[in-house]
Amino acid sequence: MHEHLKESRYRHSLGVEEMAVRLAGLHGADAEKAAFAGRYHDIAKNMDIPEMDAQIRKYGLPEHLLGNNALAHSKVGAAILEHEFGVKDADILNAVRYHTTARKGMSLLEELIFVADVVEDNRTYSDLDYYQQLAYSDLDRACYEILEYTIGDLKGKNREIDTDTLEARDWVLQRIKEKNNGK
Ligand code: DGI
Ligand code: FE
Ligand code: FE
Repeated sequence: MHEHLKESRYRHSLGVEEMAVRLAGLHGADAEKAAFAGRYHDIAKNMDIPEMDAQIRKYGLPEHLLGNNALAHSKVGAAILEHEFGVKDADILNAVRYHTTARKGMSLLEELIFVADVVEDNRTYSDLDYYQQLAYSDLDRACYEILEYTIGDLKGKNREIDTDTLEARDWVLQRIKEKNNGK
């Protein structure tokens, strides 16, 4: 089942599975769905560009994904899980589909996989502990800070920012503000 995954990617996938289950427990999501989506979210990550492009065409995915493995692997991964592995659960498929960009209106499971991907235990960046604690205590805040960081990083590298990423940031910020007003 993990033929497309290299060893390090496999370890990352198990790390996301574990973190997703932890976050599901803390924030009241379905732990089994979190585990499955976490384990398989990067199923298409290690495809080379020609293979990825062939999958994009095969599944009729948007042309702008061609040649862009960073954005394509989540969409292709969801298509493989749906059509090759017979996964029917829409929330699991969307959690995989939007794990790189997030999106406005994302479900709890989608948000949790988006965050777990970045804060799993095998990540090595210096602020990992800060982001993990934030993910445990305030999932929306963690999601927002990750999106802000990603957008700033992509801007700095002059890379195109997906509309879903920008809309997700605005949407989650709005939700944080509304929550604070209610207190
Ligand atoms: O697959 P992982 O490495 O575990 O993590 P990921 O699926 O979040 O992929 C991260 C890559 O995706 C990283 O290089 C940043 C990139 N990315 C995230 N949002 C966007 C993006 N790239 C583009 N071009 N546009 C985005 O909005
Ligand atoms: Fe990924
Ligand atoms: Fe990942």
